[in-house]
Amino acid sequence: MKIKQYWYSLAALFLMLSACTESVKTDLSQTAFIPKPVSVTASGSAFELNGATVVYVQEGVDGLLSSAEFLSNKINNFTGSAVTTETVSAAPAKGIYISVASGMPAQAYELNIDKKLVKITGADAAGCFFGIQTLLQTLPVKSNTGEPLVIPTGTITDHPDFGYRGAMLDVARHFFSVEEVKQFIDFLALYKMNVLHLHLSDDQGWRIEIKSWPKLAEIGGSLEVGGGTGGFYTQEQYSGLVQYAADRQIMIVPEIDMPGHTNAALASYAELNCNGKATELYTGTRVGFSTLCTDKEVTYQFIDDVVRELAALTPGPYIHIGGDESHSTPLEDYIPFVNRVQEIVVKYGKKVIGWDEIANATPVEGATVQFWADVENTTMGVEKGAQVLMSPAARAYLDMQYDSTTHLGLHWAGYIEVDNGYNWDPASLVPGIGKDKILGVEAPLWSETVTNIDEVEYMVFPRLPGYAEIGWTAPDQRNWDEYKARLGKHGNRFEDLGIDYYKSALVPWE
Ligand code: TNX
Repeated sequence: MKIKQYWYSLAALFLMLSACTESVKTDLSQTAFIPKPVSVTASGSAFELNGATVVYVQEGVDGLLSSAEFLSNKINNFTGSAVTTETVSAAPAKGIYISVASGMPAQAYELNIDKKLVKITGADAAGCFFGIQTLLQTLPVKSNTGEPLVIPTGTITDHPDFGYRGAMLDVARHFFSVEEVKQFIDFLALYKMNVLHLHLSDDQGWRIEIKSWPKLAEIGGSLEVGGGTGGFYTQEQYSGLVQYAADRQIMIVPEIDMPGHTNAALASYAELNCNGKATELYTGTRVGFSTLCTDKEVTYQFIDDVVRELAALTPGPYIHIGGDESHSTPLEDYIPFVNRVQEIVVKYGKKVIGWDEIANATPVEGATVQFWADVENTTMGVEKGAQVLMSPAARAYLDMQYDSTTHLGLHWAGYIEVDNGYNWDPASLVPGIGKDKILGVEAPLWSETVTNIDEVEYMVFPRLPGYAEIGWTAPDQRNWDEYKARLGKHGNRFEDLGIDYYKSALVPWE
């Protein structure tokens, strides 16, 4: 009798335990997705992922195969197995199936997880890739633990609030290698961000090869802040980055900052200076002291060549012309300069983005002002017909310190703790600039104090997922208390990826 009781209670305990673990693994709604999807419905069972799983992809859709291969590679790295990718003309009965369908908003996807079949249906290739990222977040954090990979079943429907969700990396103040930029791209991809803005030139460095003006990279690219060795991307390397990003549904927006922030160019070519003398290379961190010579014709020939070469290398629709802090260019010179540069961008088939100061000129059709500091400029830009890209320094600058003890970064726009970075809504930040005027959201990382990828990681994580969610998830679906619990569950993911992140005391890390 005693022994029988013992066995009964043991069996009961076992059932309870397995029910517990089961309930975690089979309840899709318990997954800490970032960004938070539009809707998640759990159906209470599980799909088992193993070495025999095949990733099927609908034939004849541009960009789908590379996404399918991205997924297979991730699963293989994760499980140590050799999952394969196959192109098919109709949905299979089991496995993972990636396809597109009409009738969904741009970048939308639906993820249907069944016991036998996982279906990722996108509005387009981007939607499919974002669905893949959601699927990857259902997997356990630790790779190669030997445990079977079970994915809870259910349905997710999802689409982004803003089409443009980006981050900027300043590769001019400190240079970052191709490998480091690829790691940065990987970070963006994890959270469905789709734009990498590269700040390619500044006083301290010119970082892109321009074949018709070779000294820009050779001389202008040679140093960086602090006087160390700089660097530049050859055109082949830049194209490689464009492709690497495109395979992750990310477009690159290249920026050539002008007429200020141009000392590296002015040091490379004497004729770009009004006095005809090349400047010294500069490795400090002051701003506002340099300007191209706005009334020399050679300046516009130079810009024409740079924009022509850059436009040819950049499949995305935008060229960023900078335009910020041109304190050494009188406004009466700045305005015609910006207008002429915009025409050059248009001539090469691209759309203009510029920092909010360009609103002082006349924005061309389709131009975007990037709000970073000045509400008046931004409002003026909108009145003149431009769209707005939201990068408010006090909220979205990844180079701002978390608090006064942060060993990297600046604080001219304030300290940005993780809650402060998350808790704002792009469409109600500036009175009169509603959602219909806003292209999207971008978080810039300036690199005066940031010298390598580990330091980038520390400034970017854990704030980046918050900016990704601000861009993706509608404001009425977001609140800090609920978000911080989800973010806390991503700490292990950061660690598993080797990301050196700031362990904010405001977040309940698990
Ligand atoms: C302002 S933001 C700048 C940059 C600096 C940054 C540092 C902007 C358009 N200009 O030149 O790197 O502050 O936070």
